[in-house]
Amino acid sequence: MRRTDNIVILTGAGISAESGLGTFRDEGGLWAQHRIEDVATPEAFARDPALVHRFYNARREQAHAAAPNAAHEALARLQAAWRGLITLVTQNVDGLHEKAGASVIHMHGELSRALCAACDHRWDAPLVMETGEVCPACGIGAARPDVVWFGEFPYHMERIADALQSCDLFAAIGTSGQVYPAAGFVEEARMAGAATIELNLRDSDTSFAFDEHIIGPASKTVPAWVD
Ligand code: BJW
Repeated sequence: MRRTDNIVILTGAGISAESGLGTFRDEGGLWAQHRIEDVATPEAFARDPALVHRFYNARREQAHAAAPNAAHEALARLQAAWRGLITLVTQNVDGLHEKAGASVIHMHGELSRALCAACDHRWDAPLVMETGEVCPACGIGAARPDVVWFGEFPYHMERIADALQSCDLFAAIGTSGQVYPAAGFVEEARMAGAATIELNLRDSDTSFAFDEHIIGPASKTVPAWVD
């Protein structure tokens, strides 16, 4: 890394695993306990909002109680010290990058925010969202977690595309490479001429696209890479 490089870092659930938050697709992960179609689509929320709220209320409480680990802290340190630009993009909704002091783009939303299902108004979510709660702005739409479900358009895509087009280095940390559009970022970065590096416990679905790999737990590999 040259200290003036523009770096884009994508993080996934693996970076928060050592903070005690479950990943989605690892053994025993969230999708082994819940069907995606039941809790992570707009159709699921329309069909059974109480079930969806239970799923996200439990995760909101866990995230609220969780502390950032050495990997989140190392990225915040890097962002503060770097002379170039560090664009930190996370698919995580847990808020741990901010707790570590980093500035982060939330492409899949945030557990700490609520969204109106009708008018798109957003506000701070309470720790426990109640079924039947309506939007404080329009008074009509159902209050839902402000997270991006399957079939919905991720947030800040233009800003992320701009950062990828001008990046010198792209790093992906703790993500399985199974969910698009995030899984396609490595190809976008390569097309821009960036070097690419993956940090993960094991190979991901997109490992083949990276120039370099660092295998191991994020709490060890990320500080070593950063410092
Ligand atoms: C460690 C570790 C440790 C563990 N240290 N590492 C066919 C082809 C292509 C696309 C599609 C398709 N059919 C449908 C689609 C689109 C669909 C999609 O990708 N589906 C796939 C399943 C195929 N995508 C969408 O619908 C998205 N929207 C969309 O595409 O809109 C159109 C569009 C087009 C073009 C441009 C822009 C838009 C929306 C996706 C929304 C995903 N939502 C979720 C839920 C968010 C709210 C919540 O948290 O509940 O996002 S699903 C879930 O998966 C969550 C995550 O952010 C996301 C990614 O998961 P992640 O982070 O990678 O976690 P895991 O568990 O998969 O992996 C953990 C990794 O960590 C593993 O690799 C471990 O090894 C590693 N690890 N411990 C280091 N200690």
